[in-house]
Formats: sequence, structure tokens, C-alpha cells
Amino acid sequence: MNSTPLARNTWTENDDKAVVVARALAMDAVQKAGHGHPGTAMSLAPAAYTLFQRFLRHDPTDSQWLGRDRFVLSCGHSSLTLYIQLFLSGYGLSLDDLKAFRTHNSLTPGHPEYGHTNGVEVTTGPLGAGISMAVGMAMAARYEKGLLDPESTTSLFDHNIWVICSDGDLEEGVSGEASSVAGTQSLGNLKMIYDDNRISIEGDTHVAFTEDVTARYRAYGWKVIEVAALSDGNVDREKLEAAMIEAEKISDLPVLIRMHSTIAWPAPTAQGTAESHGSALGADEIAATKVLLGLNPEESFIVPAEVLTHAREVITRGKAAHAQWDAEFKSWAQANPERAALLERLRSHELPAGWENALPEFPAGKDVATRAASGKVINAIAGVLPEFWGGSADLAGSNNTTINSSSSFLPASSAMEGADPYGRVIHFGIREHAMGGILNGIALHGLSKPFGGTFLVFSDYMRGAVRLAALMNIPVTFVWTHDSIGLGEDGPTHQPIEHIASLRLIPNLAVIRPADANETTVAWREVIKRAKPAGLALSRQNLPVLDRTVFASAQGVANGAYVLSDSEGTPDVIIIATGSEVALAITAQTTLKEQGIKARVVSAPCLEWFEQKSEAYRESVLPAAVKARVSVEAGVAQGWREYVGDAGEIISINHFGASASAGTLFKEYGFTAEAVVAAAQSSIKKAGK
Ligand SMILES: Cc1ncc(C[n+]2csc(CCOP(=O)(O)OP(=O)(O)O)c2C)c(N)n1
Repeated sequence: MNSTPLARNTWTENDDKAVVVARALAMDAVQKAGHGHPGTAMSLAPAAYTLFQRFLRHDPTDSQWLGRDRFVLSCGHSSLTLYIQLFLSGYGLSLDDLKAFRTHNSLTPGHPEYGHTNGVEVTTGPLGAGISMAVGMAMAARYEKGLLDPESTTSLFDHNIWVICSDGDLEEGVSGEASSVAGTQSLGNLKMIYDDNRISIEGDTHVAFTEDVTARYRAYGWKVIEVAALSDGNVDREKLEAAMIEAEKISDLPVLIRMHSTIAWPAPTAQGTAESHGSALGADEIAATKVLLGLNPEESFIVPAEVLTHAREVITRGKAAHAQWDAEFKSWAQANPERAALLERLRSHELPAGWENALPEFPAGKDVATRAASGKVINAIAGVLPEFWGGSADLAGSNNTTINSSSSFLPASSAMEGADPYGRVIHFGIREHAMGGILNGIALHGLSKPFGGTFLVFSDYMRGAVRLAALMNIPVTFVWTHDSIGLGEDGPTHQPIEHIASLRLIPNLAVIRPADANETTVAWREVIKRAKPAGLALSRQNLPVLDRTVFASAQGVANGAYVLSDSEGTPDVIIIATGSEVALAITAQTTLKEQGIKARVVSAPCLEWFEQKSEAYRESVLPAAVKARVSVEAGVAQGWREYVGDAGEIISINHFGASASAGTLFKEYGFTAEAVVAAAQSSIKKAGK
């Protein structure tokens, strides 16, 4: 936004050569691998080089520098665009790494992977997602500034989020959702270069994409700058640079630079073709292109020493910018010791001592919906962790996601009453997918802990973002309420059936379905402590708050599954239940006891966490010797056979629900204590007891 850019040298012949080298490396790397996406990396070379050398404020020797600009390559298939600039700028990638492009264990996988390659800020590949995450980063930059330096107009903590995106990125709905949010939020720190090459896999994008993108982005509230291509089809680099300078000066709205280009330029026959998007150009075409570029057609992976030396001078400029920032940071820290201490805590991902003492405990005897309990916990956490913020996709009242003591995160220019550029309540609008991407971007930006809510059934709309959160292993919390047919009268469109099972399939995502209010408290505490991707499935309907003087402590949630109520001696049957069905299991246990059957009730709010426990612990909860087992969960059966075994009974719903009261539906579909008792008897019989 107001950040000082890297010093810009005059553009020299070596810079021209470096762009040529970047184009050639893109061709060579794909040719060597035998597959990949050469065309876009070739034509994006001038834009990416100009960005990394002359605009991005970065220090290649410290990719974690807090004051750095962020770069998001939203069209992740053009990963060479990024790898080649990381190589040229000196992030530690070598020519050998480029030669190992797309091979096992290389630092140059097919698409950029966060946490894998130094300098890669975000995993991209699913088109559109990068844009939504960049929007999240831009929002996070503002929020973090609010935490650390809210009074100043130009700040150490201001920086830009630069994005390169493609046609496909702008065709995907999520980018539209997120760009609309960016406009409403007046994200002046967001600068996006759109590579308008009119080519995607099926050819001319006009077979599917004819809208006026410029008008669309202007309507979103962005500044749009058009950069026409040169008459030979090449990117007009000088005009692009002028547009980037203009973009840099704009601090009150996001900027789209619509850069016209020709894919695979200047390959004589491949340029402008869909084939060049996703296939190696072939030896002859590469040789002919090299001749046009003034290179030796016989050689590949050639980087003249003077070109590399010249490109790596960006390190000197970056270090200087970093040193200047450090000096400013020092005086800021001296003048703001409390904020500096907060920053230190946030950077080291620590939590304040005793923070969990603020979390509520819920007395037994009163029924509370777990979404309502979650709302209380969210507010309690917000009281002790300023880095905790979030909102909902227009369901705040239903999701109980509002931090009551705070205001709405909106720019000062917003006409909305109470707009606060540093507010902690995010209004995502009805845009679940963008919400997921934005949450990811906020988490990736590094200092704050975001959450976002919607109905569990609409997790489908954001699944791509949830998967990316899990893949990147970042601390994002999804608050999914109205978690089963228990939501009642809104009917089958709103009743999640397959969702819990299907979300559990995503590796590295903790799906937590608490049984009561106190399990909800412990679930949230664990989510915050673990700082990993997690989703809470919460009830709309009230659930009894279990009397923990009678039942085991809710602390057991930390183990994923725990013995909530045991039998005396070895159980005849184990009833495993989650969420709202745990209460049914307890009632069934009493009835079974009256029949002389010893039943153990296991509450299993998070199978992911349970699987991480030792075998001994898991055996203590689910002893292998006890074959009679029943699972109870108001969702599909998938996944439960593993826990109940061949003799087990699964109480589930394997069809869509209906519009009726929760009570009616539970009875109608067999979620009753009687059904649990009958299933227990049946399983005991099957187990041969
Ligand atoms: C969500 C999603 N759908 C499909 C793909 C597969 N895909 C990869 S690249 C591509 C075409 C992209 O065309 P464009 O964005 O114009 O990129 P360019 O041809 O300019 O490289 C497609 C469909 C993807 N990566 N992500």
C-alpha cells in the first residue's frame, strides 16, 4: 500500500537477456521433463521478471521477512514462472532443481507447494483459488497492521500482495466471489496482473468466456489498467512497467492490470496455440524459438554468468530494503514495547499463559445447542487472543460466529455504520468458497487465527478451499453449524447427510462433532492449541449438558474419542456415538443395564485425533476383545464399519432427509434410544456372546 518499493535500476541489456533466459528455461525444463506447461511461463517471463526485480519488496536471503510483499501465482500450472524467478533472484533454487522439474522429491513439483520450496508463499493449482487466498492475505495485512500499528498512516506493516492470474482463474466463480469482497473491502494493497492470452486447453477462451472482464472488475470496485500487446504479440513490457508503477501508487482500491499477451511467444508455430499451454514444444520448435531469441539452438539450460550475476543483484537491493525496515522496526519496537511483545508472541506462534482459563464451563441441567456454546467460546477466546477473528457467509446469527465486543471489518471509506478497518467481524457475504480461500490467505499471511462459519451442508461449496487448508496444514477453523437432520424444517436441501463422512476423508483435517456444550469448549481449546486445519460440526438444536460428576470429564475430547460412561467390568457391548447422538447412547445404556447388559458409551467427537493416539490408548477405549459394537451418528454409514467391525451395527441415515421437526425426523429415521438398544442386542448376538 504505502510500502517503499525496491530501488529500481535502469533497465539494461542484461535484463533483456534475463527475460530471454527465462523463456528458454521454461521451454527446456518442460522438454526435459517431457510434460508440463511451457507456453504461459514463456510469455509471462517479462512480467514475472519485472515484478521480482523491480516491484516486489523482498529479500531472497530471508523469505520470512515480515515486511515483505507477498506473491501469489494463481495460475499454478505455470509454476515455472515462479521457479525461474526464484532461481534468478537467488532463493536457493538451482539450475539442477529446474532440470528436475516435476520429478519425485524435487523442489520444483508440478504446481507450487507451500512449505516445500523456499519462496513459495501458497499452494496453487486449482484455478481461482490463488486469487481468493491473495484477497485473504490482503485483508490479513490490514488486520495485522491494526493489531500492531493502527494509528500510523504509512507503516512498517504495510505491504502489497501481488498476484499473477490467468483466464482460467477469472473464469472460476471463486475468483469472482473473492474479487467482489476485495472491492467492498477497498483492498488497496492488492495488485493483480491478469495474463489475458485468450487461450486455455480447449483453444480460444471465447468458446466459453466472452464477458467484458474490464467492466466486470470496474463494477467490483477495482481500478483496471489495460496494457495492449506489442504489434508482434509480445508483452509490452515498458507499458506494463508503467502500469505497475501506477498500480503501486494506488492505495484505496485493488488494481487489475489486464496484460494482453501471446502464449508461447515467440515460438514460430506454437505461439498462440492451446497445445503450447500443456505440452512440451518439441526439439525442433525449441531450436527455432532459440534462434529467434538470439540463443544457440544446440544448447539448453544456459544461463550466462553475467545475466545471473545481474539478476542476483536483487539480493543487494532486497537486503538494503530489509536493513532499512529493520532499523525502522527497532524504533517502532522501542516506542511500542507492548505491541512488540505481542508481535513476538504471534511470530513464535505461542499462546498467552493461562489463556484457556478464560474458556467457559457450562453447568449441567440446562440444554444448550453446541452452536450456541461455540458462540460463547468464540467470544471468550476473542477476549484473550487479539489475533483471533472471523465471521460468516451471511449466517452469523445462525452460526454464532460474531465477536460481540468488536466491529465490522470494513474500510474507513465504507458507508456502513460502524465500519472499522481493523474490526474483527468479517462479513464474507454469501460466498462460501471465497470465504474458505480468504481464511486460508489470512492464515498463510502468518500472524492471525481466522475462523469462518456456514451451514455444514454448504461445506460442499467451499470444499476446494478446505482441501487446500488441509494440504497446506494451516491453522484455519471452519465453523459448520446445523450439522444433521436435527436442523429440522428447512428440509433435505439443508440437511447434511454425507458431509461429516466426506469431510473426514480429507487427510489432515480434524472434523470435530462435540456432544455437548463442554465438549465444544474443549474442542475449541484443542483447535486453538493445535493450530491446524479443523472443522467443527455443531448442532442447531439444544442438547443436554452432561453432568460431568456422573460422566467422564469433557477433557477426553483431546483424545478424539473417550469412554464417557463405562460399565462395571468388561462391557458386553460398546456404543460409539458422536454429537447429538451421544445423549441417545446414554439413555440406551441405562435401558441395557436394566436388562443386565453391560454397555460402555464412547463419545467420539474427532476420529482424526483418536487415530493419532497410541495403540494402547485406542485399545483402552475400544478393546479388540469386545466385538459387539454399535455406532450412532446422524449421517451416512461410511467409515463406521472400521470401528464397529463385522459384528457391529451402524445406526445411520443413508438417504436424504425431509422437512419436519428434528424430533419427528430422529424418530422416523431410527435415531432413538430403543433403536440403539435393539442394535446392541443384535450385535451381541452376532458377536456370539
Ligand atoms: C479448478 C481447476 N479446474 C481445472 C484445472 C485444469 N486446468 C489447468 S490449466 C487449465 C487451463 C487454463 O487456461 P488459462 O487459465 O487460460 O491458462 P493459460 O492457458 O494462459 O496457461 C485447466 C483447465 C485446474 N487447474 N483447476
